[in-house]
Amino acid sequence: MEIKIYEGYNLEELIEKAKNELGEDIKILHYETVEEKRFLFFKSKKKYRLFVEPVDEEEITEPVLKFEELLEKVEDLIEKKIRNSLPKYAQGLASPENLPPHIQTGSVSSNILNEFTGDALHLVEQLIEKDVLPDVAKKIVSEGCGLDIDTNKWDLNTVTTKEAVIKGIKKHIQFTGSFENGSEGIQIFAFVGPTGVGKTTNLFKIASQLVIDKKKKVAVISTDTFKVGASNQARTYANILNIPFYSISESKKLKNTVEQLRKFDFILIDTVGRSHYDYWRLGEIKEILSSLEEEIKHILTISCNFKNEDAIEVVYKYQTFFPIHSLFFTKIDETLKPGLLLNLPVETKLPVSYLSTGQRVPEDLKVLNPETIASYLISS
Ligand SMILES: Nc1nc2c(ncn2[C@@H]2O[C@H](COP(=O)(O)OP(=O)(O)OP(=O)(O)O)[C@@H](O)[C@H]2O)c(=O)[nH]1
Ligand SMILES: [Mg+2]
Repeated sequence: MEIKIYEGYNLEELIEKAKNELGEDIKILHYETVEEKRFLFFKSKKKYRLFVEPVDEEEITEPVLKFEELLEKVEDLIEKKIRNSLPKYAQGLASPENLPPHIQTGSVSSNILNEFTGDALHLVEQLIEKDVLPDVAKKIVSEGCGLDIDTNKWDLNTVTTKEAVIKGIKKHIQFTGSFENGSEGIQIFAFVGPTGVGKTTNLFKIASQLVIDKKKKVAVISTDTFKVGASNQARTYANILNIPFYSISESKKLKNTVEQLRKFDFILIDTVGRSHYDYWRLGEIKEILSSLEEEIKHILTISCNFKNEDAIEVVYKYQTFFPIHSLFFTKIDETLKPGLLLNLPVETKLPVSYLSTGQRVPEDLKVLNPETIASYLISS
C-alpha cells in the first residue's frame, strides 16, 4: 500500500490535485491541519496535510476471484492453449462425439441410433467397443451400407460385417504394401518414433525378410549412439544376418557412408527413441538425417497400446520434423482394443505399412492390408 501526502492551504485544491495525479478513485485516509509559524508581525497560517491512497485499477474493475474460480480460469486457458496447438483433425477430440465410448454421453449413442439400424448399428457398436472413435466407426461402416426404406436409417448391404469393414477400410486407408515392392534402385528407410515402441526389433524383422526371403542386399545404420548397449543389440542382429552395420552420429558421415553403399538394395536406418515433446532431441535426429532427407522414407513406429489422443499427438509432433512415409504399428499383442489401427490412418490420412504382432524376430510381422486390420477389429 502506497500512501501519498499533499500539503497546502486549500483542502479542496489538495483533493483536486490528488485526483489529477492519481485518478478519480482515490481513497482519502485522513487530513490534518498544521499551524504554520510566521514572523512576529504576521498571523500564523492554517496549513492542510492530506493523506491519500491510490486505488488499484484491477481492484475496481475485477472483483476478487475465489480460489476455485481462479483455478477454473487457469484450466480453461491451459485447455485452450493445448487445443490450439493441435492440428485441425485433433482439435475436435474433446467433443462428445469423439470421446472414447466409456465416457460418452447418451446423446452420442442416440445420434448413432438415429443414423444406423440392424447389423450396421451392431457393427458400429462393435467397433466402438474396440476403441474406434465413433466418427471413424461411422465413416467406415457407412461405406458398406444402403438406406433402409422402412426405418430411413443406414443398414448393411454387404453379406457379412467383415466385408463391410473391409470396404470402409479400402475407401479410407492407404496401404504401402511390403517395402521390397517400392521404387527401382536403392531404398532408404529410417525408423523414427517414441521410446521403446519396437523400432530396432522391427527394423531387423524387415531386414531378415529382405535378406533371407527376398535375397536382397541390405545394410543397417544405427544413429542411436545415445543409449547404452543400443548399438550392441543392433550389431548382434546384423551379425546374425551377416549384413554390414554402421553406428553413425554425424550427418556428413551418414551421407558419405550411404554414398559407399549405393550398390545395395536397401539401407535401413535405426534412430534413437525420443519423446514427441522433446523438440531439442528430435531436432538432433533431424539434423543427422538432414543430408539425405529427400531420399529417406521416414517410418513412424507407433505402439497399438497408445491412447488415441497421445498417438495423434505423436504423429502431429513427428510430422513437424519429418515427412512421414507410413505408420508402422507394433505391439498389437498387448491390447484387446486396437481401435488405433483405424483411428490413426483415418484421422491423419497417413498410409500404413506393417504390423508387429510380438517379440519374435523375424516371425512376428505382417504387411498391413484391409483384411488384416479387419481381422483385429471383427471376430467373425
Ligand atoms: N509384445 C511385443 N513386444 C514388442 C513388439 N515389438 C517390439 N517389442 C519389444 O519391445 C521392446 C522394445 O523394443 P525395441 O526394438 O528395443 O524398441 P525401440 O523403439 O528400438 O526402443 P528405443 O530404441 O529405446 O527407443 C523389446 O523388448 C521388444 O522385444 C511387439 O510387437 N509386441
Ligand atoms: Mg532402438
